[in-house]
Amino acid sequence: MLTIWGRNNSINVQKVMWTVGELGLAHERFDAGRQYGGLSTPEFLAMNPNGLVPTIVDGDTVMWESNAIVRYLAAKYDAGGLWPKDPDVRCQGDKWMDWMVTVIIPQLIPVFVGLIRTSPEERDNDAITASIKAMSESWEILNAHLSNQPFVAGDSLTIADIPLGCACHRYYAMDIPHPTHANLESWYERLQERSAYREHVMIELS
Ligand SMILES: N[C@@H](CCC(=O)N[C@@H](CS)C(=O)NCC(=O)O)C(=O)O
Repeated sequence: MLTIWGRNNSINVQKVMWTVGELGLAHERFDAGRQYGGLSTPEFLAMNPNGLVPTIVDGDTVMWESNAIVRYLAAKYDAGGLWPKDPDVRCQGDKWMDWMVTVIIPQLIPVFVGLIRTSPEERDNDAITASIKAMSESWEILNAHLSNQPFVAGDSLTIADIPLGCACHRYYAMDIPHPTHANLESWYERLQERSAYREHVMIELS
């Protein structure tokens, strides 16, 4: 049985749970992290010495790092589907997974933490405004990429859509200016047609 540790409002846990939902994998999820704690026990640290979620156990395989977990589950359970078999196709999506972590996340976190997890009196509004502007410019790069294909790596949903799809929901769910990105909005609507996305990603921000 696949076991996942992580609270459902973590963006990194959402990547894993959306993948699990798409693949219809039997699993058990334990709430862990933030208000649930549980990350500093010797048992947990033996699985993930970083003391972070998500962490999974699948048979003899113990894994952490959300994008790596998404890649692992897709390769193991959906080669040819979520996991493009052709390396020349897969690499095109892979780069967007890394782009989510290196470009979008550093811009999204100050906005998300500032607006959702910080009281109005304690907010750094200048930092939030600067990150919103930078993030909008970055989304335009993905918007342009999506001008001639429905999903990030081509004609169907793959691993490439998962991290960015989680970030995109947070972006549109926050009460901030959203300049028109027609292709990005269409892609976001396409993701919302998927029950696993609605169940695991489109939950109230907290
Ligand atoms: N690069 C890691 C980051 C993991 C991470 O930072 N997880 C956060 C939740 S999103 C965490 O465990 N925070 C501590 C907590 O929830 O108590 C990944 O992608 O899995």
